[in-house]
Amino acid sequence: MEGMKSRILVFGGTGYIGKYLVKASVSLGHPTLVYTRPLNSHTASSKTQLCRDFNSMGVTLVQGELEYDQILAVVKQVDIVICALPYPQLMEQLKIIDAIKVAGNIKRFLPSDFGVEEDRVNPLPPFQAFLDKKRKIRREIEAARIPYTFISANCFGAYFVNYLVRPYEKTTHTRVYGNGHAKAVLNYEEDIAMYSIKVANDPRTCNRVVIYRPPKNIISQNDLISLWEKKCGQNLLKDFVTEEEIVNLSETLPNPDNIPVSILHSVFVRGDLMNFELGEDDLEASQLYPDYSYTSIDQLLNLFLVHPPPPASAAFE
Ligand code: NAP
Ligand code: EMF
Repeated sequence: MEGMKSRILVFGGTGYIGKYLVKASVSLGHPTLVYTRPLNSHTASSKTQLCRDFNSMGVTLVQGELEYDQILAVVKQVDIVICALPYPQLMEQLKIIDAIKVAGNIKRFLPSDFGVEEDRVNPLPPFQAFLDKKRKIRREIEAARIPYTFISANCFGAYFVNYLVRPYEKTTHTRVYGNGHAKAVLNYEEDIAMYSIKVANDPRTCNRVVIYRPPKNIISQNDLISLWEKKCGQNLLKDFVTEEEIVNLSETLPNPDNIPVSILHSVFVRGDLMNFELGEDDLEASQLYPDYSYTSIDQLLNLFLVHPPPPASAAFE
């Protein structure tokens, strides 16, 4: 109903997944606020442009540092808080949790998860340490008794297609991690964002975990490569990176460079995203929202045949 739409505040809204969340929130009719560090003469022109785009979409930009009093003031003005801050800023969420607890008006908080289901995997130590921070945030949220939804979005689809098949590089080779048979889940970022806004407003998902595992988005590396080869009419030579090599890199690379290889091990060698079955009590996004027509992997690859390359992401900077 018009005028009844929840007001949504996004932390990290100018970031990689954040901007999809902001666009999804606006497109579903929510008054949308983005908390962003103050813009100044050093701000990257791409971010300044994005903020202009947000303005013209009707988004309210709130400029501030991740500082408790400033966070509390803005949390008081909204109904839902979604956090998409990156790995180095995960612990800043403790201030957001405190502010939500004190403010007392927030109907739902979605912390910065958006990946593997951290309470149901047991990866190599560098990824384990990464996930420990996210688990710690989950436990703090539960202890604070604020209404939440924890999201497992699995792999960002466009991000991982870029990484695995390098569609914009004129390369004849592709890397395969492990034997390439393990199944992973690749979800298009626009769908992750749309599901997340729906989840944030859904009474069925309060204080629950939601897993994004749509049936058409489950695929192995080998099948992804075959599909891409068919679409672009060119075969790729596979350079297999063995499990031993990946484990060795996870043990020898300095932090944080040891994190991405440990993620690759978890997702593509062990197949952690599909290593557990969803039972009656689990919530899965495509089942919760059967009328939403999500982007299949086939359709996702089509986007790469016609679109210019997206900007590089800086997940670990
Ligand atoms: P990101 O683009 O790296 O950063 C998001 C925003 O955080 C930035 O735009 C910036 O916003 C703010 N930020 C960055 N550095 C900051 C700092 N020093 N102090 C304060 N704010 C800062 O984030 P992302 O890559 O989208 O990651 C978001 C979540 O998605 C994380 O939980 C990450 O683990 C997860 N992720 C999952 C996958 C997957 O495949 N499942 C892939 C990548 C990431 P402002 O400049 O506006 O302040
Ligand atoms: O860059 C990444 O991987 C490259 C190999 C990391 C950022 C991606 C990520 C994925 C996740 O699950 C698939 C971060 C956190 C996750 O839980």
